[in-house]
Amino acid sequence: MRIRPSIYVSFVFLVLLAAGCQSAPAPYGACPTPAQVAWQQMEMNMFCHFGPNTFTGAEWGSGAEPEDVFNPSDLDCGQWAATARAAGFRGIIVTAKHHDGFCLWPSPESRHTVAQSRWRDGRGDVLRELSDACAAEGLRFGIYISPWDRNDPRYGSPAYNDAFVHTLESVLDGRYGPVFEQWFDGACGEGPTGRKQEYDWQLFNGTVARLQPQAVIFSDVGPGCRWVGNERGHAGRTNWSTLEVEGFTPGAGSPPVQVLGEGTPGASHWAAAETDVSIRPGWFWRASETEKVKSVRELMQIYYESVGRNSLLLLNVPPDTSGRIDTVDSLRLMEFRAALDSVFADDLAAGATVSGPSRGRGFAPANVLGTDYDRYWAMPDGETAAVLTLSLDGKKTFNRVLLQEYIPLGQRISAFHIEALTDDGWREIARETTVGYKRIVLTETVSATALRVAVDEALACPTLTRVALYCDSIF
Ligand code: FUL
Repeated sequence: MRIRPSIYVSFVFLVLLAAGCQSAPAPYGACPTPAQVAWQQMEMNMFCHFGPNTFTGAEWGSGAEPEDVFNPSDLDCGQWAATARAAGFRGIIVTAKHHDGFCLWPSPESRHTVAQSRWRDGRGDVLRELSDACAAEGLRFGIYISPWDRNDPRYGSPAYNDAFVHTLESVLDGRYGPVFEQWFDGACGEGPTGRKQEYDWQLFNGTVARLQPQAVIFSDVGPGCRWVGNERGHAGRTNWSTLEVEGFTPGAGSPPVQVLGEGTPGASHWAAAETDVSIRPGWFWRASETEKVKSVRELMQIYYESVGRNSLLLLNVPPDTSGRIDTVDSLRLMEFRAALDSVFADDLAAGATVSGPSRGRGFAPANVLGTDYDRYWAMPDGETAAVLTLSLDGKKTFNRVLLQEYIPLGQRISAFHIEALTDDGWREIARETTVGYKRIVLTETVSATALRVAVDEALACPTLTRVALYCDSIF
């Protein structure tokens, strides 16, 4: 017997109704692609600035450095990758070509590369060694290539844009495997002829998209992810992953830094913030800065103000002249990891019972407990405020409240507050704006038996996939 489609649909509807099941909320506004969601879930990546500047002490090389300046005595990309993995990074992005134009791989487009150097008799290739090392450690591999080139004589003429496409092709065509992020620096200074370049961003982005469609493209204004607007390690306390990009370009034409740090609510483009910051004062390794490697306290603050504010953290840990990560930096990273592990070891919300409204079965308040990102709480369409109450499993002492929205459906929450039931009754302990992929709210240390998470305003019915509580006695 053939069942008529309309009868079938009504039947399914009735069954769902009887079970109290609802469909998921419709996506709201600009939403991330699956590649952008996977990128944000990486949370922390390592940046490696490495090149002639490592050996000269310059921050911006002139492009006139002899190729032989680049001569690591004991390059060990396996050590970079092992260090990164042990520290909890999920990927490494390397400066394949910084502003001085020197290429860490034998680029056929340039005469200023490892192939012209004495290092490994001109047969070395840092990208080969690093991409292999990342694959061996289960890390993703990313590329920084500066469009600004102080060596290429074509820089400052239209021919350079085409040459730059060939440069990109010689890295992104798959010879180094998949690239998870292409990092485009917006800097645009003068080249060797004294001229500046007019970058063809559409051409550059199109080249990346053609060769590595899964790669998230970083620039001041995306399209994949955006610069956070400072190099000090903090995102805005309000931080939307949506950004108004119309009329803006990377570099001098980018939006004001405050907008980069906070995003634009309800904008039509998804470009989450990436916080790039160095573990040292400079981007490149210098012996004189080894005693200025950031402390665990500073790194924890950076973590809270980047990952904890809906941003990805890209922490620069520059290898030294031997071609290894300095012991001081790697030990500091291990201490940082140990601190994170101790703070986030015990979720004090575990064992709580959660009550509150929801859009029905499948989206229950209890879904905010546990780590399954795809199980989330959601409100009915059109309802933009709600209070979830967590009755804790006894009295708990905490000072960190971690919240996560289910971002595949868009970023929605624009105002929330948190109350704790202490011996003195209910007390407001935080009042904030956005949540996004991850928000870690720093509160006073409280001992409480229950918690209220009140979503006060949202752009559409809110979702939350996680509420967790921790106690940080380090920071
Ligand atoms: C900036 C560059 O000018 C710095 O040298 C560094 O590479 C930083 C990550 O981006 O725009």
